[in-house]
Amino acid sequence: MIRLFDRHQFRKQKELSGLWDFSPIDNKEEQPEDYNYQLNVPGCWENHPDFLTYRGLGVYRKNISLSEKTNLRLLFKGVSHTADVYFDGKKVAHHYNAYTPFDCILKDVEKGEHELKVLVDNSFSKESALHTPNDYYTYGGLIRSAAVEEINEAYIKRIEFIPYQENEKWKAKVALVLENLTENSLKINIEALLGDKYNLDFKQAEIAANSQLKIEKDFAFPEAKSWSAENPNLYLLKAKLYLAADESDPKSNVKGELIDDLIDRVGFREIKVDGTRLLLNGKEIRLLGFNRHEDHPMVGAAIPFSLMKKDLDLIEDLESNTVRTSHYPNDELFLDLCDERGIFVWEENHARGLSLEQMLNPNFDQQCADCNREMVQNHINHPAIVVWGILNECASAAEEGREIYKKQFEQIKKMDQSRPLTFATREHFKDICLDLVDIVSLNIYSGWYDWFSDDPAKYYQREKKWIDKNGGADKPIIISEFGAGAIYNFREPSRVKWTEERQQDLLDELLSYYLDQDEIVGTLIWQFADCRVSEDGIPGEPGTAGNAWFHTRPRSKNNKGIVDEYRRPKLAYQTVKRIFKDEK
Ligand code: ADA
Repeated sequence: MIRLFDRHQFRKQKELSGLWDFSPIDNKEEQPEDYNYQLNVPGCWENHPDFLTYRGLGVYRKNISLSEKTNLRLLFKGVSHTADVYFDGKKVAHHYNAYTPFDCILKDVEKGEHELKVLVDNSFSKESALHTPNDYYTYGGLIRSAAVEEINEAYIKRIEFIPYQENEKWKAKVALVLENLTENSLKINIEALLGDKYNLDFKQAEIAANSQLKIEKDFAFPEAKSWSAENPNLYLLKAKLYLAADESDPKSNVKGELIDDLIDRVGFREIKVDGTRLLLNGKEIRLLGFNRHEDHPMVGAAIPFSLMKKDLDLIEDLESNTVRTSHYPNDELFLDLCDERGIFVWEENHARGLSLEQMLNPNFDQQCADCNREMVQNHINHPAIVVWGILNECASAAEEGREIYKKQFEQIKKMDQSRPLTFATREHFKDICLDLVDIVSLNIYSGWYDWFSDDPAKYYQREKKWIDKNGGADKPIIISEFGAGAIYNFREPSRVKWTEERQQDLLDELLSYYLDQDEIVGTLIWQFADCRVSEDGIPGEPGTAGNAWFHTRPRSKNNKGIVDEYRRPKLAYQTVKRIFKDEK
């Protein structure tokens, strides 16, 4: 399952889920002789007993048979973390980053049997600026769905839908990006229907040879129902692409020959910052929720639909209304569920706690730019996404760091002006990027990490004063992370650190205090569920600890979940549920 609705009624799409041949290899030049394994897709190779901690290279292979000659579009929703795609032995695509989709077009593929191979790499190296040993785990494999599509001489690459209100009536800017795969320019017609009610009339257009065309127009939807957490109304937007008829041929259908279609799902909602308030459709909202990694011991990062639903059932049971996709773009299936259930999403690009030195890695800029582009272009139509975030806890106290933050915010703003922007800082009392954001977001671990010395209230007030003088005045504030570690079932009357009792006490105190502050529009607990982390880190000088994660991560897990990795509630579960319920 790629989406919770059919994306096509005309275009032929076949999912490539199921068993693929697999072989580990030692280097990229090596051609596997035998494929001694079969691994499931979507899946992580760590699910197999022979690859529990495997960090390296492997080749996935699948045969594809075609009943006729055609153009193909290969679609991969997530390959961790680097993919080199080969079709009949010829390299046809390269992609970096586990958490964003990519595709490639193959023209004029002959009828018959074909071999698709994906060389996957999850090793850590200077080539990989974003996937590093970190406080979450970089798995290996085709962790999200893949599909093959048959397309004609031109197709619809994507739809953009930006809703806005005018005199309390809904309007929207609708754009279609089209691609012509032929050597000749093509005259095309578009037929677009929203919610089986609104015909969106686009004029005939011409796409130059071998190029793309973006057509956009504003439309009014006077009776459209709004999307909100209480009423997550959604509409299907169905677009059809026609090759314009040859006027001289009286018999031909006025629109011409249907050659492609694309369906997306949209909602009418507007998200705005107004001083220190966050408004959805003009009404104040608060983001009450969790940071959530895509991680589960039984499946790694390849979370199946059933577990996505399980997580959202728990998140709703906790009376929360928000998920932050820490620290990378999420599977679109999960975003579809959030759209349907009225769960707000803070979606962010892929980066966690990178130092300036790591941000100056020559691969960093391009790998981030690709991630930002793929995140926004693929997820822009999800009404659930109410905030874009970037570069969690990176070097936002350094001038060079500031340049990078600025550039990335500009890149995202160019693609989407309809959502507020933010990033989660750890550069307390040093940050020089707070003027760049619409919302100030703070990762504060009062009561857990001893460098947050003062009592939580005193600490927050001191930081608030500093923020007001350093670029963050009159902006909404989100406590984007706070929490405490608790080993599941470790209970002690002493309520010492790592006990469930201490986590319960701390979350009770922190959540109650933060929700009493008017300018705080969001409290996102770190974290929803315990998750696997890298064992290693950046090795230290001989005789020193270095910062290998296992030192501070019992069980090689981040244990700050309010449910453990198997989604078993800890004591804090009921406390958080009570406080969120009272807040509503
Ligand atoms: C950071 C970081 C999280 C996690 C958390 C923690 O704020 O953003 O990914 O590492 O700290 O558990 O310390």
